[in-house]
Amino acid sequence: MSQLKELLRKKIAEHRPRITHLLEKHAHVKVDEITIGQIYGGMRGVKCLVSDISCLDPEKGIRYRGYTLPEVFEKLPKPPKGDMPYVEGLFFLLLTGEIPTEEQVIDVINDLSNRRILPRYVYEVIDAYPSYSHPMAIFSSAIMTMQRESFFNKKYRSGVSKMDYWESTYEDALNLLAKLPEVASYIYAKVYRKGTRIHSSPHLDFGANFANMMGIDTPYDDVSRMYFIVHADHEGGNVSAHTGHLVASSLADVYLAISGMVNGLAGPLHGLANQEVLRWLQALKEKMGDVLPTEDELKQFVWDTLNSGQVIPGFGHAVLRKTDPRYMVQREFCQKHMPEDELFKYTDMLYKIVPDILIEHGKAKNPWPNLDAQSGVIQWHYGVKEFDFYTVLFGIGRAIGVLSNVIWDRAIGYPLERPKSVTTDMLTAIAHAHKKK
Ligand code: NMX
Ligand code: MLT
Repeated sequence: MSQLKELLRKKIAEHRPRITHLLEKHAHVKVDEITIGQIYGGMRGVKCLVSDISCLDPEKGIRYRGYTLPEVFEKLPKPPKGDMPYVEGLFFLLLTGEIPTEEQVIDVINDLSNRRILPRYVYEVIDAYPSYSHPMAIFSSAIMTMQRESFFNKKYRSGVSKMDYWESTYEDALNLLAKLPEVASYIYAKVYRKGTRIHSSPHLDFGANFANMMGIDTPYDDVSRMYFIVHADHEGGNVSAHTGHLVASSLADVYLAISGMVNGLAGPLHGLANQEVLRWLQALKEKMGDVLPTEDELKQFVWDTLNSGQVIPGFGHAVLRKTDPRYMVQREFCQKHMPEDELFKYTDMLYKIVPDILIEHGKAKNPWPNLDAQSGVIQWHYGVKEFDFYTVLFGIGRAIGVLSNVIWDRAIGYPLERPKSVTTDMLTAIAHAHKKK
């Protein structure tokens, strides 16, 4: 058995009694209250989900298993010639809460590497997709197609104990995670490179192998590692993580759950914002005739976007109230590796002017940039200019966190999710009763 699975088994055995105790002794304790504004307002801030994988602070940003992003980048083992940590190390951390040793990471790398080969029918499904389909639709379908491989389903049908659900889910999760870069790079080859593809190399880690399959030289291996790590998780309530968790709560397998996750990510208010940023920047560049705009011209372009009723992509957030640390990690990468890049100069100018405009505009609760404002610019710099593809990259990263969550959901026996909905009449009655008090 792999070192990761062995340690996870131990962690699960230690964690289960904590939940049993909480439920036996404190199940009645009130955690939160909910207002009519929150019910109509997308349930912002309502504490009603559990995830030990990551937690988001509105001011400080995401922590993975308690570690800030700078700590994650500092502490996780790195490849000999790389500046960014192994993605496999992050998966280990998210699952176990422990920073892995070099040896433990190599064990995960080998395990995942042995699971990469795609069934032939996945290529056929991707090949059969009509042209001009969005890569996220193809990605979601390709994942769904592999549902027939689910080990969890076989075990479930054979009547395995509920206590052991996590084990077959773990196997499914690793099988799927290992295959996602293969699926994504084949979609890229098919949609944008006339099907010319570079095969996977069994000797490379997750990030380096992806860069290799994309045919892009170093430091794109580090770019890939950084990209998958910063996109991995953002606590449980964001659309993609929540969708993955919700679908899995019906005991649907990880193929169905991750396909659902991808579908949620594909909306422009969520993950698709990374392609929208590039589309918007290209429109700006075109308007400027490829000359860097003055500050006033840039301000005008931002106001024109707002006045036409559109949002400024890459800015604002449902929870964060400061600049997204994931934006900062990527910005620092740009400052180090591509300070003269034209699009980076645009993003840099936008970073300086958009927050003040959004404050003056008076609507957005958070005027600061999120991770999507910066991520596509890096891809563009290294030659991935087909921005429709960017959210697929987000999806590979996000699967790392969602799969970790789903394995733990099974381990702690998280039940079918089924909140109560109410009618407008009921809320009106509650409001009137409250007024009379
Ligand atoms: N540009 C213009 N208006 C904005 C922006 C923005 N970037 N952000 C928020 N607003 C508006 C928002 O549309 C809403 O307007 P209205 O009252 O007319 O409906 C108002 O400000 C209040 O919204 P908030 O409560 O600040 O934001 P909310 O939690 O509803 O939504 C986002 C959060 C992320 C959907 C929103 O900030 C947005 O649309 N941002 C641009 C799209 C984007 O970058 N999405 C990616 C987020 C990160 N991710 O990957 O998921
Ligand atoms: C995410 O990474 O999921 C986004 O920042 C959206 C969110 O957290 O709501």
